Amino acid sequence: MKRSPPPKWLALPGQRLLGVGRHWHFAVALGWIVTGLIYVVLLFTSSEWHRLVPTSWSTFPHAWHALEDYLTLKLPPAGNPYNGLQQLSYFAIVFIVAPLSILTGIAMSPAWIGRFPWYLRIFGGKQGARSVHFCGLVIFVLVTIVHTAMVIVHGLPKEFARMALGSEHHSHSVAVIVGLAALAMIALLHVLATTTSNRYPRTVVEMLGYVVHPVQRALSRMQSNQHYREQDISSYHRLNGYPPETPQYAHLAANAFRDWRLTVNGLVENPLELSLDDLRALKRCDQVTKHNCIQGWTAIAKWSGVPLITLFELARPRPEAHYAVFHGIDDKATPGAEAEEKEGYFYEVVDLQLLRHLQTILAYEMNGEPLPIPHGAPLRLRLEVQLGFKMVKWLRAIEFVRDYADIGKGNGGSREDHAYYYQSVAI
Ligand SMILES: Nc1nc2c(c(=O)[nH]1)N[C@H]1C(S)=C(S)[C@@H](COP(=O)(O)O)O[C@H]1N2
Ligand SMILES: [Mo]
Repeated sequence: MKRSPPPKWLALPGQRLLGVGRHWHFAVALGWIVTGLIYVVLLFTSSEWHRLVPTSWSTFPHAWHALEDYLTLKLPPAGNPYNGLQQLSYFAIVFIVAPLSILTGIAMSPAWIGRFPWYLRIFGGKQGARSVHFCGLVIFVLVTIVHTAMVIVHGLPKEFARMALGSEHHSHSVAVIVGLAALAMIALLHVLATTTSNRYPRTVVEMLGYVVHPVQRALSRMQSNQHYREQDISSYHRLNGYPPETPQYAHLAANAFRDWRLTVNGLVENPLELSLDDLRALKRCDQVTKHNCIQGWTAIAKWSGVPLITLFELARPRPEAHYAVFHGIDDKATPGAEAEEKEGYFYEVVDLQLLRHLQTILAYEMNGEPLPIPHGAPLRLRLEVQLGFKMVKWLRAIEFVRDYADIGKGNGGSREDHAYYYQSVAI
């Protein structure tokens, strides 16, 4: 099914720039978490926490009376400084909804849940975590609407004076100017962020990367520790990408890939040409792991193949090699490909450090069967702490390089080049 992109005015930055929107999300979420932490620390190192934390049971009946007043279109008596309902709402936002949003956001990280698979069980799986995360968003939106409405109902100038200047006894006109200027700034920032993202997506992603990439790098250094049970294996494992459509590939497939070879070259002491049988003769390992696609879906499967570290020992990368480029057989210029992907052979660059992880393997089997064609036959990468797009299917070559600036468009992979799916390449 063809999904239409979110409208430009609603999503930042809208259209098909999912990867850029993702970077905005991470950068802003990190800023929000830091602000929140500072706020909570200041709250408790001063006496200000009394404003938010109810210290008497009477808050609950007071909150109830305030609700009754609002529902009968009356204003409840002012509290000190908040009325009961206000205090409970602020408390819930700061101490329940915000922490839950942070904790469920972390559950979206393939690296985190690869290292700590038990973490997902707290939320009943990734979908559970995502639903809680989404409910958090809905609550934030509703609270913003109700909160703004309440500020207006209670008297905009007075409330602005309390918020912006610290007391309702300050000049109301100054407060209104300060308050409206702040709101205008927020609106302007959104317009600027959206227009620059649409015009200069690469630059925007790189700038946001200064904040986002250090975190991604730290996460990617964690080792996958997934040992799902065989009964956890998904009955249906979704797909991404169309298999190669060339006669050469059809010929290889018809012959059970006996004529296929994996080329290992570039900055290595010992370049290799390996057949499927050569690979099967090497050390084998099995892992039952969860695949995370950037589009949101996950699936569990059992993958069997050669640990990359074994290939390292055979090929012996030179000290100056920093990355491995995984080259696919599939040409994205084939008819099935989506318009923005008509850009040559699929490839992804991976930091050598990641390839030394135990659960980084070249898989030739899936769920105990030879790797099916849609899933990358005859050989694919499994890189269990990163997103699916890094795990190149239909492999033909692994090339060791010092730098990736002159490969493809120079951004570290097909998805980085054409969809701005940035996952810091260097870790
Ligand atoms: N060669 C190649 N490898 C690829 C892709 C592709 O289009 N071509 N898609 C990637 C993406 S985005 C994902 S999510 C996974 C999907 O793996 P699966 O189809 O086995 O579920 O493959 C990755 N590897
Ligand atoms: Mo994906």
